[in-house]
Amino acid sequence: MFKPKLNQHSRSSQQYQNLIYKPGYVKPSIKKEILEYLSTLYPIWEMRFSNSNPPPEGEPNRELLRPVYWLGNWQFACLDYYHPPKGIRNRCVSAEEYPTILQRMVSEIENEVRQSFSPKDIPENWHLNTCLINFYGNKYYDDTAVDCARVGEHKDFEPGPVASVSFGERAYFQFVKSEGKQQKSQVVLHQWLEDSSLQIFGGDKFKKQLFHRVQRVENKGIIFKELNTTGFETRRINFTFRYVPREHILPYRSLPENLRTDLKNYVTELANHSDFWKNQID
Ligand SMILES: O=C(O)CCC(=O)C(=O)O
Repeated sequence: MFKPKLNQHSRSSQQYQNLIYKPGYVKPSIKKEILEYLSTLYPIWEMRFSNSNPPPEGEPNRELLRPVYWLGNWQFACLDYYHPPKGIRNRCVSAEEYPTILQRMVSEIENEVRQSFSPKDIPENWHLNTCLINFYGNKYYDDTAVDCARVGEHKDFEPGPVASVSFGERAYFQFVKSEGKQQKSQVVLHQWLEDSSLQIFGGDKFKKQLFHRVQRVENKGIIFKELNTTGFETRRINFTFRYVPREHILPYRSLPENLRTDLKNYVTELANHSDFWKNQID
């Protein structure tokens, strides 16, 4: 039976039921190619809310803590994220396909999942068709750097296992049990996510019961200089691969008009640097 070790901290490969950690998973030559591809992307800063999806009463709208880029389909934060069973319509917008180098890696990860996870934890038609690329680091306000390299506790609601590949500085990642907003969450398991590592988690425990978060990212001097993250110094990049059923992904032009209006500025910004996004609005 799976018993999570409290405060697990290891540099070696870890494999429990529904949780895999593999340091050094991405070979240096592949990492180089992926980083070259990343230097062609122009990540954007998104707001968490919009006219159609306003913040809760009394709360201001806010920027995300980091620039992001999505592949496969884009879940714009301001329309809210994919959250079955109710939040499935008009949330996942068709986006650019994976480049060959990523698709190859993703196919290997899918094989790994099929060998290691119980079939009951892999939904029918599951494949990792959605990727969120998170850029972690310091935001610059004039000359002042503000470290915003963290993610608050949350769940990824896309069905089935989620795979995460990290580059750059190590991140302190935790699975936590949440006791509600008033109380401190209890850490169930933690793991430093290292450069070129792969983490995969799935099953009820890691997807449905526990939350996860990134508490901090080390700052030992790694900076990605070739990225197009203006006013931001990136020291960690994380790819999170997920599955969204195809029937819940729709092109930008098929969204209702009010949602297209909410997204107009983002899509226009993306279209400045991407033929795919340019086609979406032409
Ligand atoms: O950066 C990470 O390691 C985790 C990212 C994450 O939790 C997410 O994208 O949902």
